[in-house]
Amino acid sequence: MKIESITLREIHMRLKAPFETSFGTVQNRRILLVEVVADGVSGWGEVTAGETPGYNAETTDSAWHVISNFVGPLLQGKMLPHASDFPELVEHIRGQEMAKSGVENALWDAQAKLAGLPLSRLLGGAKPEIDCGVSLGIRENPQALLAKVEEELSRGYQRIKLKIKPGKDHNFVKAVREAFPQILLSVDANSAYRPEDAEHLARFDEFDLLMMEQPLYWDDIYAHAKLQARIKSPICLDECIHNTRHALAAIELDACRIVNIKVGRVGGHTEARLLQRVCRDRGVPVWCGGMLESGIGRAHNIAMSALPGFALPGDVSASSRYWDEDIIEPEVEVSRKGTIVVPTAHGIGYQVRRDRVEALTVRSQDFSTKAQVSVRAF
Ligand code: OSB
Ligand code: MG
Repeated sequence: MKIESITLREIHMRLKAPFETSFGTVQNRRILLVEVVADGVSGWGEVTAGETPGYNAETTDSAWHVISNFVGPLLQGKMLPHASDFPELVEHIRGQEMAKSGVENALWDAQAKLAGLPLSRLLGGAKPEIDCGVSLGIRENPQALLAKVEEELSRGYQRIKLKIKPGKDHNFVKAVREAFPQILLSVDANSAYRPEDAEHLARFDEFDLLMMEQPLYWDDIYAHAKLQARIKSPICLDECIHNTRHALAAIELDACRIVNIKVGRVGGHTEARLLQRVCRDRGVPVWCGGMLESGIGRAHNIAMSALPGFALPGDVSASSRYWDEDIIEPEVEVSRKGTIVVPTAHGIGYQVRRDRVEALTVRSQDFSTKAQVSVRAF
């Protein structure tokens, strides 16, 4: 496909409620969207970097810098046989997976539309619907958390994930487990613990957790291998896994027994698809993580979750859990049994609400003219 134009924009969206993790609290999201036009067809992608470098090393601003100065100019006007050829084009740009993914996934959306296929199909997915869980931010006290868990279970969600940090962990999980002995329950520490906390983390064995996500250093697979040998809860790696090679190392070291695949964190659909296959071949279940995405990023997560390796409910939930009004039509809805129907329309399968995107845009850049426009002060 011939890349005719690329538009990078920053939109501002306010979450319905603040979301607290061990690395901070966010409510005002600064999201980058990428639109590419290839062979006359428009494709959309979302950069899933956070506003601060608290989750990984990328941020909204670092991704803008990388796309604006390196990825955009490289891609503009290029002839690309297929969206899956994009990773090779940007291989010499180190890291910056989320920035690259925003662009690559826009290409995949366009590719699917050009092929007349839903993106899930083009990627090799066949599930008619996907299983959904929720990720619950850290609360003031166990009572407040319990009320939220109850609410989400009543909506049908199939798995509850609790964010934890030192001082807000064991008693919170205990309260939830005692109230709901049967549910699929997991915890996510976002790298808040240290190897010397192994004994403390082993105390979570009594909760029969589906998994303990990323308890230790964001960049240390070996430390997790040593911890896994000391605890019963299966470790799931999130932050540590940037590509398939990392997952292979983690599996070989028994540093994790489950992998969270975030399409942005691993650089885009091409790598995410390979990663789920490699894990599946080794009997390691994967699930799709979330980064508080707008409907565009969410649509990409749904398409990826339709692949066969995604054996566990993901953090892919309804638009209305995050936003008063999303930027896609229809909005993402979750059924009473906790599933999302994989769309059958071409590409990401949802309509982008251009008027709304336009209204939320604070700056944009068009690479055919090299012009950057600030629409609003921010
Ligand atoms: O670790 O999975 C995570 C949100 C922001 C940064 C990191 C994480 C999360 C979530 C929320 O858990 C998932 C979602 O509902 O989008
Ligand atoms: Mg996580």
